[in-house]
Amino acid sequence: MKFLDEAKIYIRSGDGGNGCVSFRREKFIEFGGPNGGDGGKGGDVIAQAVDGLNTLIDYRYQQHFTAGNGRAGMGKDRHGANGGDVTLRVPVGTQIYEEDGVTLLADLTAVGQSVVLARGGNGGFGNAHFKTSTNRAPRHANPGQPGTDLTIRLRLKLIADAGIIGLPNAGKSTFLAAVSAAKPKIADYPFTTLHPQLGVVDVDGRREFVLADIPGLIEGAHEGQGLGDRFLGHVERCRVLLHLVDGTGEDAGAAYQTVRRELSAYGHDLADKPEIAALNKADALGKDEIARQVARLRDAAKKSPLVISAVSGQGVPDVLRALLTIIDKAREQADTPSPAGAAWQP
Ligand SMILES: Nc1nc2c(ncn2[C@@H]2O[C@H](COP(=O)(O)OP(=O)(O)OP(=O)(O)O)[C@@H](O)[C@H]2O)c(=O)[nH]1
Ligand SMILES: [Mg+2]
Repeated sequence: MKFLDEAKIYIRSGDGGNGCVSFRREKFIEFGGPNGGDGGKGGDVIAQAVDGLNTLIDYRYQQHFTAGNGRAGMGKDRHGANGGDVTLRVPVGTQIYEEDGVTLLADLTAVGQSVVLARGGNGGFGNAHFKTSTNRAPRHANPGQPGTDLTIRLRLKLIADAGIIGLPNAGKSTFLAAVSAAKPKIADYPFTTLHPQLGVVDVDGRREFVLADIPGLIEGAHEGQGLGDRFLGHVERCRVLLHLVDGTGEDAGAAYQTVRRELSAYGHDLADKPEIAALNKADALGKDEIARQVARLRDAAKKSPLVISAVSGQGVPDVLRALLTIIDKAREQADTPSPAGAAWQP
């Protein structure tokens, strides 16, 4: 499945049907009275988060969504049919913005959550509705109300518990492949990973969490260098970051700081997230070299890094346990559901 995490689409809710002006006409019945029915309601445009989707790719092929119009009311008190709703199926983690891309309309964070983005116009009242004791033959009905149209932006921010960050070639994808059933592309050149990947991790054969691997960051990513920082949005919701540093690089401390600077420049509180630092590729290093790199990394990170090898598996269980400890704590605190997903009403 192709990955797409942004889409701009145009939606329009249905117009309400007009009310009807009509009078009862039957042989031998005088003054039959008004019997114009009400118009039907226009259809709504609804967005719903569904299971089993992790891309907005469907919205590359279709960008216009129009709900059905309500039908007009008819004589003999017949109500017009309501217009059909249109439901946009989006992956969990989709945020919906106004056209400006800044004003958040809805944040769909749970399967099944839905929001009405554009409400259909109400149908007009038929003349039967306006019958009163003083006006027993009203000759007017209401028109249906028009639907609304708007342009919206969908932005997918994957929902993972932990996210792996680091320079290109740090071994992020190798790590994800080692601890989950995900099969990301791995190769010995920068920017092997072109879009985020998710994997489900088992720790000690029990509890699970979702781990995200994102494309590598380089200096100036926030200014668009390399693949830029646009994929950092996918770790915005993570509870913890795993910062992998390539031990075979020149200076592990400098590599660490480069990535930290990009996190700070990106904003969105990413720099304040709990982070576990790990020196990777220990299998390819001698004892002394490991000691030197650990010292550099400790000075830069102001905490002791774990020493691991994503290839041999050395130290990997420790990383998973450390991640899970932080995730569990955050899950406990978050037991009260956040209002972020509260339904938005136009
Ligand atoms: N010796 C050794 N090599 C490793 C280890 N982990 C990763 N590699 C190698 O490092 C290279 C890059 O690994 P990737 O997993 O593709 O790196 P990445 O961080 O995902 O890179 P990008 O996707 O480009 O950001 C590959 O050739 C891996 O085989 C390790 O623990 N030891
Ligand atoms: Mg990769």
